[in-house]
Amino acid sequence: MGQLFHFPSSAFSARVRIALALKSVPVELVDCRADSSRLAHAQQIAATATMPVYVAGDGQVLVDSLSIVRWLDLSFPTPRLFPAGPSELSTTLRVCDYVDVALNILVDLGTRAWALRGAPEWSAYVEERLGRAERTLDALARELQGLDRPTVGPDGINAADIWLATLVRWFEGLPARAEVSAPARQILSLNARMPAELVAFAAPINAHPIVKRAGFG
Ligand SMILES: N[C@@H](CCC(=O)N[C@@H](CS)C(=O)NCC(=O)O)C(=O)O
Repeated sequence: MGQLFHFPSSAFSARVRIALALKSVPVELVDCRADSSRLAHAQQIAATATMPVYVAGDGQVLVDSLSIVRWLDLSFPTPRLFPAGPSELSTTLRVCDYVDVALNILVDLGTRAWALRGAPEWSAYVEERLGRAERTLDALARELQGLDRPTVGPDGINAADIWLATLVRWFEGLPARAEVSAPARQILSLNARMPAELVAFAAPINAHPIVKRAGFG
């Protein structure tokens, strides 16, 4: 059985939990927030030092959520999360990339770059980064408006839907998490905006029982 080293409230980790659950792949979930020795172990396995990290049953190590889900899709093909056709695949990957741009900007500003907030360039930097995140999410909203179905996946939930739904759910959960978590407070203080179209598109996906249970509970 594989092991997933993860953070329960991270959108990056939630993607992988959902993919594993949709594919009914058994996994040992290792909560790296709950135990610093587990985090140290995962950071030793993966030079990126970011979660999630997936160790497959045969010991192969995957260190990025997109790579993990692509690998799972090849190893456990049902249901398919990345379409085989070039046109559908390009749409799916574009949605995943747009979500990643926005999510990485928010996580970087609110956590990894936060120590630089006293620098004179900080506010111009934040403005540029948030502007890019918002333009990317607006482009994503326009793209979804052009779809004539409730999921990006042509046959139901696929990787793009998982990326989008976890982004929205993670974002919506920030105010509650900010009560107990400094990084969440910091990200919330950036006052980023989530387009209403994305919230509406993600709602039924997040209501799917497997997505709900495996995502953020
Ligand atoms: N591109 C990576 C990003 C993962 C990532 O940034 N994870 C954050 C948690 S939200 C993390 O591990 N942060 C800890 C750190 O950077 O030290 C992925 O998709 O898996």
